[in-house]
Amino acid sequence: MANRNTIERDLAGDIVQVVEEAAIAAARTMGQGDRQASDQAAVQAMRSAFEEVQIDGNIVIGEGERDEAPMLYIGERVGATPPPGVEYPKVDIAVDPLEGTNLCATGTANSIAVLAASEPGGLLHAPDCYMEKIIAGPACRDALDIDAPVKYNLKAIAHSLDRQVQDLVIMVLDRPRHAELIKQIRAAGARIRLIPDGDLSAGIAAAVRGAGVDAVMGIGGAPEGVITAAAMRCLSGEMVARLVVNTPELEERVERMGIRDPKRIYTARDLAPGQQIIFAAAGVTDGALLHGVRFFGDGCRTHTLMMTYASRKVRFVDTVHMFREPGRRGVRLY
Ligand code: VTB
Repeated sequence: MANRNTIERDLAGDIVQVVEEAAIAAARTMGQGDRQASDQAAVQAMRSAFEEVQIDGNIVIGEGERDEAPMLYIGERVGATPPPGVEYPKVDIAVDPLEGTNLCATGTANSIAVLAASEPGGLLHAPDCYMEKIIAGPACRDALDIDAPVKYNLKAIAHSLDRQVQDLVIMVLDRPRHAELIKQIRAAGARIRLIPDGDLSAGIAAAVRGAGVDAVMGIGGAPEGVITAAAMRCLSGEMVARLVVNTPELEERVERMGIRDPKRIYTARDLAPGQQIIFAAAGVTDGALLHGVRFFGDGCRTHTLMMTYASRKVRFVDTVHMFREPGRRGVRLY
């Protein structure tokens, strides 16, 4: 390839647009109490935004298998139709059109429209099952051990950050399955922030300084895990993960997806091995890192985090979308 960063260079702007459109559509449904309608709105908007993008896109992480998802299903091709004789670049894509459907449906913080893109083979084809995860910032390089007791990992994180365990803030999804984990974190003396949903944005928060989170621990979705890993590659964050494969049906599915060792421990690089990675997340509801979508009559304003791996950029994109020629009050800039 002539230029190693062509996917990142050529597509970053288009990818931003795709998550922005999904975020705007989802945000219109905020607080309506219908998580499925919110998700559908995001999926539809993302799907049609892709029609403008000049790629031969392959959904590797999506809304599910073909028979359970009418759009953005695993294996679906997305992108503009090329003119005869033209080929658009092949890109693998992992989408979560609305991460935190409940958060959006209830108007709670931290729902995002998110996707990751890379060259073919750059993102693991993970089944839609659970995944054990520990996610932390770059300081914790090689310090995490998914098989070690919780206390050990907390000590290692504290040591890497040059702090006491008592100073740490660990984010955990508020689920009954985490009762024992929460007990052990408390016993070790670390502090906890329980979150209702959204371990993906929590993972990003853990990998940046100043967001008030030191690590994310527990079991969340595997698809979210792969997208988190793409973000960790861009941020040099640390992640260890393992699929939760606990039924014969799942074992079969995992095997069908080409995963030979279902108990394998993955790092961010294993989950998102791409040489070129674009990660983009647009705020739907207000969150720690991103504003939600703000509507103002003639248009709206979106806030997007866009990161690239090879070209090492972290951009916050603040866009005013004008639905029509601005009226006499003009474009609102703040
Ligand atoms: C998590 C969370 C997501 O799914 O991955 C979770 O971060 C895992 O599933 O926002 P359960 O809800 O069954 O615990 C979400 O809640 C939604 O996809």
